[in-house]
Amino acid sequence: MTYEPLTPDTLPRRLAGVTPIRERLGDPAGWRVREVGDGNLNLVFIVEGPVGAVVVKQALPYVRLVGDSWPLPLNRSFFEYHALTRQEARDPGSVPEVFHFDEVQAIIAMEFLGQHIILRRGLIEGKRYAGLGQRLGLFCARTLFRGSDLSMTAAARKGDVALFAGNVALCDITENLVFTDPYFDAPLNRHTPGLEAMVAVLRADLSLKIAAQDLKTAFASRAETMLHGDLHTGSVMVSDTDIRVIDPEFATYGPIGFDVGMLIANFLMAALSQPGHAESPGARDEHATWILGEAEAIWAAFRGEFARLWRGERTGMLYPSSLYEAQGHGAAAELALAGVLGRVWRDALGFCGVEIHRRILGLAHNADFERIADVGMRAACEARALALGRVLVLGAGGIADMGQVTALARKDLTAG
Ligand code: SR1
Ligand code: MG
Repeated sequence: MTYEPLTPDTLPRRLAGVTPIRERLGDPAGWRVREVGDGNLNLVFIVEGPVGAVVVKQALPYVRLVGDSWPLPLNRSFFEYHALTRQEARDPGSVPEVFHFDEVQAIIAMEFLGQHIILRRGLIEGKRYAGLGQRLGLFCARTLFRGSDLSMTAAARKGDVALFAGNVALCDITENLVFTDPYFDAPLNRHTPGLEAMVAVLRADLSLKIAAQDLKTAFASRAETMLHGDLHTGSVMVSDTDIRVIDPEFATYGPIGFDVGMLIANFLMAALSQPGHAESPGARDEHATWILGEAEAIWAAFRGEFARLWRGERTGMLYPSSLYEAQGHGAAAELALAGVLGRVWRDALGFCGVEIHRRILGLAHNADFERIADVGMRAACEARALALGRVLVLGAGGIADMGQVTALARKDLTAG
């Protein structure tokens, strides 16, 4: 059968014959289907049957956010499936279990996380999750280290670089929406009224334009590791006891700092949006402080786990232990680690800054700010985030640690 989008009515008939799905749900006559997709790209169904539930995700041949005027290849589902299998192998339990993949129909059937909600929603609602930043930092370190030439055989990594190089269309979205469009008056851009003066200043900042394109160069050409590629708080599901990362359809090979930087950016935006969600002035101050602490925990866990893997799992061709420890040069391996982490840190800060900018100036905004009904309040929160983003992009070389980043987030950098 050629590709055809599912509907709640057609899904039971179309998937009734798929054994792994049928086994998890029971008799198709008793299946109940809801379409719950609220993301920018895909159809997502929750299917509940007499004995269980599954999520069925299907790519659409266009960008759902924009409509069929923006075609998008179905093969993003193929890249998502392959990324999920690798993330599960590199950090077991970090992603939903996959039950079935159909390349022609661009369908992935996976574990239904019935107790979970999207992290972004939880943060907006003022909820806290034990060990959140630490778990996400571990995920980044494990998937990014183990997907690189620090860990994989050269043949396996080169094979994966070639495989994920096919994810052209989704990389193109990132390349334009993250690194280019925010910095000029691109047709699909929008921003909150009241930000005009600040937007004009940012778009006239030539150093910023150059730095953003330098970051784009790194994203497009430094194939260091398999990235999730879209690691924001909408790509994380949380319950009181569990944290999972979802939606790696933007997976590609790129710089190690990309995922970490994007993720931290989304925590910073979550914190800076809190005044807009406060029930009364100051009521969310503690929550914002907690979110900033979790952003610090992401980097601390990432750095610690990356160092642990460096010391114990450096099985790839880069910085081989045969050249260092085996020669009695363990101290040089530590120096090399510090150098690598320093570069990842500077990259991450830059990616963090451009991610903040594009969520406020570009096409794809985030609910942290969008849910703030008071336009003046929203613009004020966004202005602080924009100013922070600029400092991160331009000042990456002079920022020593996450404590400095969160201190900057607490300051009002718009005040001159
Ligand atoms: C046109 S897609 C816009 C954004 O949605 C996805 O979640 C990615 O973040 C992408 O940049
Ligand atoms: Mg997504």
